[in-house]
Amino acid sequence: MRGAVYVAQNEDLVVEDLDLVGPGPGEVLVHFAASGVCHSDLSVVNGTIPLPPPSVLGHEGAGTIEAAGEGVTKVKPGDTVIASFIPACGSCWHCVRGETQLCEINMQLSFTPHFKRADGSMIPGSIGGTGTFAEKAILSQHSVVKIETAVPLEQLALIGCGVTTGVGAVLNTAKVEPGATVAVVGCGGVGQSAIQGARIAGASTVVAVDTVQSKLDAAQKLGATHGVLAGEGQDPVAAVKEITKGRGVDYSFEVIGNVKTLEQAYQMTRRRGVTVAVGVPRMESQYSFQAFDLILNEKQVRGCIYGSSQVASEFQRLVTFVETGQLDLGAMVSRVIDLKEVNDAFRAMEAGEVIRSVISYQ
Ligand code: COD
Ligand code: ZN
Repeated sequence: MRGAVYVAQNEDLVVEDLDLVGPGPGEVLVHFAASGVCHSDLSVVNGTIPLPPPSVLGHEGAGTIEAAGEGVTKVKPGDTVIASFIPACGSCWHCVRGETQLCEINMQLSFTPHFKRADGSMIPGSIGGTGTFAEKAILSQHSVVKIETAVPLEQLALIGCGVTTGVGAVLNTAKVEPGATVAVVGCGGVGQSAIQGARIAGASTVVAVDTVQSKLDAAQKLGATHGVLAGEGQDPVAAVKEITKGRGVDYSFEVIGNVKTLEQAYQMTRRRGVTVAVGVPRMESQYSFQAFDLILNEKQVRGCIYGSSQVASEFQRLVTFVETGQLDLGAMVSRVIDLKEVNDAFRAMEAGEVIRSVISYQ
């Protein structure tokens, strides 16, 4: 079985032959059909997300349950599932309060080794133990959600991270209401999903902001009403204010992971506006704002992980949006690739060539 191993920081992933140990009690063996390549995988490799090598990366996958360990009740062999990079154990302090995006068993799963390398050493699937850059993986039953649909698995994979994060940021974290004005700063896979979420929410104005013109063009097909090309002397804050009669937007979303663009997102919201921070900057980064402005203008800043989503029901809701034509995932799959092309997919992502590359294992 092939898997792409993160062997060292800032080095290419290496496709290796791996074995699996399990499934143990409460675990399932998933045969992945597809995995998206998300910026966060690259963020692990470049050290922005501090997860140590070696591990199998990938956290945006869909496939079929091949085997279930003792005591598994949530799924059975043959079920179609989407992997959830944050589990929903259902019984920790946060899960019982309807905050499964903060499930407390998450960290432990990122460090539970299930893959056996040729030298006999064991390594985990990182980012919640999902390991979707392998043809098969062992996951906790709390890290998979059963889906009933005819939507292609290459599209379902995107729901595992980017779509749930982006659409969820709009519908769950911000709860954007019909008629609202929205700006999305950063239009990669997650940002394009936020733009679609804003359209689903009935926003009247959706401003896409990116440094790459082709991302703005894609955004306009997916629901953006305006595009702002940032960089090279262009001030996105001034451009967004001009579109909103000088006031700023009701809601802005930072979907890059950069303190400078988070500050821009904050500046482009109106008085009492809400800034949602989706992208994760390097761990040592600090974000500051003028307290006077925060208070006198009743500004609001909100963090967002996994679109504040309750995955057990949210994944199927997103699938329904796809089935009813409200969410276009086909337009977000820029390239379908083989696992051995994963390093080139990172390069293409950094070069701004793709919204999403999707690895197909079929
Ligand atoms: N101004 C405007 N746009 C910019 C700028 C800038 N200064 N710099 C880059 N961009 C654009 C790029 O052109 C690109 O279109 C986009 O920003 C970024 O897109 P991608 O495709 O590289 O990244 P995504 O969409 O896959 O991921 C973005 C995240 C912010 C979600 C991700 O990188 C991140 O921070 N993840 C951690 C948060 C998280 O929830 N992680 C868990 C798994 S994702
Ligand atoms: Zn991701």
